Amino acid sequence: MILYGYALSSASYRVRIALALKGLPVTSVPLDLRAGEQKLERFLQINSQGLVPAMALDDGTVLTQSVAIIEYLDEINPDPPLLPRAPSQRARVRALAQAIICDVHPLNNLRVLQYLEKDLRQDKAARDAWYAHWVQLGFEALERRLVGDSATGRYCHGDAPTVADVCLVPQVFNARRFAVDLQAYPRIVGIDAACRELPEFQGAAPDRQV
Ligand SMILES: N[C@@H](CCC(=O)N[C@@H](CS)C(=O)NCC(=O)O)C(=O)O
Repeated sequence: MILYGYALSSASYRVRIALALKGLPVTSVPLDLRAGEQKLERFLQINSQGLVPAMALDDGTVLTQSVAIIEYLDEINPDPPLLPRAPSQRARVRALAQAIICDVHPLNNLRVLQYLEKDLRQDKAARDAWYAHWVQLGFEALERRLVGDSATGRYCHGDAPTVADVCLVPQVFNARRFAVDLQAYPRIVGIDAACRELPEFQGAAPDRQV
């Protein structure tokens, strides 16, 4: 399998964590998003959205969208499971993951921040305020849910990592990169720390990519 990604891309980071948890090998093809390589025709032929990650399977099939890729990996290699078995618990884990990947991350993606700066002529302070606003709104709700729900354990759901943790850790990494104050979210910070004690999360971190 070939993973087209970028070290600092949180969506690619999610897939790297899932691959590591599954113990699956992959050939990495890095794209330089800052240089706009994702918008070149040769990559648009792989993912017409011009976004990473994309994953090419050995038969040439290309998968896109990080969580679709992660669920594919979970289906072909169910051990360890990244989703609980009971439907209501699966829905809980997916909801936690989607609160991050649908309701926070898309607002703070590179192309959105670039649009704010270049097209709408906002300065760095305004861009960073925008970034922090959406992270804080999302994390406030997530923290409240994690704290108030007995299904939360060492990780977002019980005591084994799930898709929710796979999505949470890259978002926390990104928030720190943009100097967002995380003091109000001790449960999120604690779960992130617990995840990052695991070698699979450590090896997937942006600073461990070549
Ligand atoms: N929903 C997509 C999001 C993918 C995405 O936004 N990728 C970012 C990096 S984290 C990207 O490629 N950005 C390029 C750009 O903004 O031009 C997924 O989960 O795969």
